[in-house]
Amino acid sequence: MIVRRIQDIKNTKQSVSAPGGQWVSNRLLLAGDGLGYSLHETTIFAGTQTYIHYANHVESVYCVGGVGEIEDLESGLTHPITNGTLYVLNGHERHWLRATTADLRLICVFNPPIVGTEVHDEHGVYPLLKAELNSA
Ligand code: 9YT
Repeated sequence: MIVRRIQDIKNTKQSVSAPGGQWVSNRLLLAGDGLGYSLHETTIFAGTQTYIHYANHVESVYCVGGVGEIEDLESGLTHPITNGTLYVLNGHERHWLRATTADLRLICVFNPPIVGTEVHDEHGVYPLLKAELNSA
């Protein structure tokens, strides 16, 4: 059995920030745990957007707080995200992830699992810019 608490992960190398400061992710379970998936609690900061393309992973993301949206660059559709929204990137969709008026709190599951120590060179993740959405 594994029992972990988020406060034991914060301030360790399993707590990772985007190079541009758009998000922080606490990686609760990683490849080394041997489960076949990784589990992350990610906060996307209000007023930011991040371009993401997980070329080599599928990801399920469940929102437990905040306000934002995902723009699917494959379909051209934009979906609002609030508490209770699930989105699943089961087709390696390129997307913009935006938190608008409140920090998005997301529980994320990856298959295959993220190894964990990769930070800024995580395969398929390309955070690009921090935007002032409210002035757009
Ligand atoms: C929202 C999202 O895709 N989170 C993924 C986890 C985060 N990018 C990490 O742990 O590196």
